Amino acid sequence: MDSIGSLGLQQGEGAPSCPQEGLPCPSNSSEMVQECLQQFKVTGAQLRQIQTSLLGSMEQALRGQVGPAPAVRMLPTYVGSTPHGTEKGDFVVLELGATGASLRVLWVTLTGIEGHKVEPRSQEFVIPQEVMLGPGQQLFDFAARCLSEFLDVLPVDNQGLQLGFSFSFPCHQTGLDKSTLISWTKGFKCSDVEGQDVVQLLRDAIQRQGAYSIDVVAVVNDTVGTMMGCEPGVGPCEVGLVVDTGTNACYMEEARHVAVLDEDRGRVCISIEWGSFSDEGALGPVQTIFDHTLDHESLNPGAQRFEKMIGGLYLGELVRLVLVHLAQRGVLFGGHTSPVLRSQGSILLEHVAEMEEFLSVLRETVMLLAPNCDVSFIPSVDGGGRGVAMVTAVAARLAAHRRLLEETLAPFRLTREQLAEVQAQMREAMAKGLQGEASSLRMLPTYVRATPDGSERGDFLALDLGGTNFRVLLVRVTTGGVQISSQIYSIPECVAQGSGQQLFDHIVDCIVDFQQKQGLSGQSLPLGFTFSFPCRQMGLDQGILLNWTKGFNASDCEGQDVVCLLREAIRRRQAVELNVVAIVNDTVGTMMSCGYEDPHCEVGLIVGTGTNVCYMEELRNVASVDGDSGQMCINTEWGAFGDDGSLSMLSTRFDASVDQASINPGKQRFEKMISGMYLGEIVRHILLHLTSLGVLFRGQQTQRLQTRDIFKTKFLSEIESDSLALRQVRAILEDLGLPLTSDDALMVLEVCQAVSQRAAQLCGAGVAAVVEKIRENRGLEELTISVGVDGTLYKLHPHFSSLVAATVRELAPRCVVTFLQSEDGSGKGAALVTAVACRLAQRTRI
Ligand code: 0WK
Ligand code: BGC
Ligand code: BGC
Repeated sequence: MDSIGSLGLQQGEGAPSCPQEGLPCPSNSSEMVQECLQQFKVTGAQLRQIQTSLLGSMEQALRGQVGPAPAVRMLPTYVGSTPHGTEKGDFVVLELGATGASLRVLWVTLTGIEGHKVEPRSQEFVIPQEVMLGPGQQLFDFAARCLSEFLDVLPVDNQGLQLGFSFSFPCHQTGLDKSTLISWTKGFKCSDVEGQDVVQLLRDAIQRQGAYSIDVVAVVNDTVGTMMGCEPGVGPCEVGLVVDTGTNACYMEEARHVAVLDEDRGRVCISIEWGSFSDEGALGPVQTIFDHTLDHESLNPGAQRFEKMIGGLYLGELVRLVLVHLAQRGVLFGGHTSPVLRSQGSILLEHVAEMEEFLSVLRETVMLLAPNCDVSFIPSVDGGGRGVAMVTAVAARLAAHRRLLEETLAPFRLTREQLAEVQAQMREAMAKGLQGEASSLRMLPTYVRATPDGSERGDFLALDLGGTNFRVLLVRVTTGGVQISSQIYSIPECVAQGSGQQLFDHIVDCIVDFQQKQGLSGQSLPLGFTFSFPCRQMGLDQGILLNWTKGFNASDCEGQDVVCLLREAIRRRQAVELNVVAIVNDTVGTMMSCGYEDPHCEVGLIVGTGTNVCYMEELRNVASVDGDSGQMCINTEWGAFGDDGSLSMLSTRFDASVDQASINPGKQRFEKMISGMYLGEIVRHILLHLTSLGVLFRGQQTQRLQTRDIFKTKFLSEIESDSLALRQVRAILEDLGLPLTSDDALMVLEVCQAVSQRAAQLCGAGVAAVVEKIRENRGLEELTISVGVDGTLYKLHPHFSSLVAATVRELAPRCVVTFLQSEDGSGKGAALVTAVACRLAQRTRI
């Protein structure tokens, strides 16, 4: 040991003195040295104990449980896959903390060609002690200065540089570029950094430096850089081990084992932070008095106990403490110590450790403790710089994808101003429609003048056509309330888009089938017909179909009185007696149905296959109906709002694609931005667009995704359900045969959220327009009103209803609006309208 001289000491033979009172006095110095070194001998049993306890602590931390003793941290790193080898580009890498009191800057070029490597350029900078222990800002400013100094000598332009930050300390990461320092280790103790996002601190320092515009794209732990950088002959490395100033390891863990992650598929790299492992039971027996002294005198007593037995920052110090111990007992250096030997940190790692030997002992120990694992140790060629660049390349790609996703979804993110504009436009269209002026809102009188008053009685047949299901109902209205029995019948697409006669014959077939099943054959009960399409009514039982919507397109119906069409079909089917009393829109049926329970219910809203709203308007405002007193329910047919182009400022290229592909292009524009028949298609078109940009599914367009209506609107409700978000997305998209990564799944979720949020907000802006109209009609400061609602999308989507209510509160603050979900659908409402009509008819007959 030629360095003895450098410790200011002489080789010498001294007589040993008794170390401790009451302990047997060793006969000679070598015995005392052996006894001293014996303490560093760790038995196989002790190693197994440590292995078991470490594994236990790892699993405990993965389950998110905290044990009594400081344990390992098991920190997710947001690195979800080992390198594809396709990463390419030039990256700046800043390494801080891996090699003690120095930082390193590298320029790494990734060629993206397997095996073709460009030697990175690098420069090391020594970090002054006062910077390692001073204010955090000083440290990050120092790093930013080193960055500039390094880049100054490189032929690079100072724009758009992408940097990967290798920060070798325990951090809570919440993204590839967001990481909060938990605690300093390894001789660092800067103030105002623990608990802070170190990426932001670096960004701020680079900003202050102002020499280069550098985008800090990713932050990784040095173990991750080491794992990602190694290119062994056989397959990617799945463990990264650092034994340098400090020590730590990372590895690829199954995502389902990591409690904090909402993911059950795929893998994620976990930084173990085993430096903090110190289970008294396992480590206690192998810790020597020297380990306790070292810890006691360290910058962070009680912390990083495992690291203090392994890390290069400490091995030299342990040796120094042993030498002082033996010298003070006269066993070494003639019993002399020197100021250098007594000074902390005077013996460094390079003084004591031979790496070869370390590696062979490491291999032997791993083979001893994990005989079933064939482990190869691949020394990193560049200390992980290339690995950090790989992660940065992946992060840069994800960041670029995120920007493209935000650009694509930005038009769906409506501002309060835009929604208020929709509300104002709708008010204007309502006023024009009521006055019979040109307007995209037809504001159709329904001849329903009152909501039920509870005196209705009798048995009624009701039909409910126009939603997801065609239903025939028997509605019994008694003093005890309303009993309903109903049957759902399908309307095949060929019938919905066949001839009108075929459609109405099919309807009558269903009625007859229902009557037979209900034992009503031959009875001519009053019938209420919920017909959920725009009809100009001249009376309660007269309704001219203006145009089909929602995928219906039966011929020879538009312009016809559908009550007549039904009656003709009944006539064609001899031997059937039916008394069609009323035709109502499903919004009216829903309002009446809810109005039976809550008299405040004066608005009916449907958000299902299609969308629409009706409300009780003052007759004086309805130009097309005589009379100035009283009210009449108006069917707004808001689905057609914007058909005059008044919504073009909000319409996106995806809305245009859906409209052009529909059977009624240019029509029902508002409906096509809101309702269940179209939201899935809007999402599908956005996914196709993002795939074409390479943002999704690695740019692979699949036949399935190009299939119309393959992405059902109900998928949005399932995907956006809080409980099983990512898992749900995967299952659904895999069923669609889409090869997806977890990042893809997250992006699909965001696309669904953007599309459904816009739909709900537009719907809310519409309802706000209607309730404000009613409030102003009545000259009220404040209006309390209920809205009866039905429709699959409104009922099943996890957030739609709350988003609608929030938008109404925002845009109509002087209206207290309660949304009542209709339980029995609008069939009951149609029966109640029929009952009112029958009651009024009876009264006029008396
Ligand atoms: C159930 C109502 C029906 C209405 C339907 C709308 O009874 O009148 O048309 O809701 O919702 P959808 O079935 O289109 O989702
Ligand atoms: C840090 C780890 C790091 C290790 C090796 C430890 O002190 O906590 O984050 O990976 O040193 O540099
Ligand atoms: C129809 C309306 C109906 C709405 C909800 C729209 O397509 O035009 O009459 O109320 O769908 O079913």
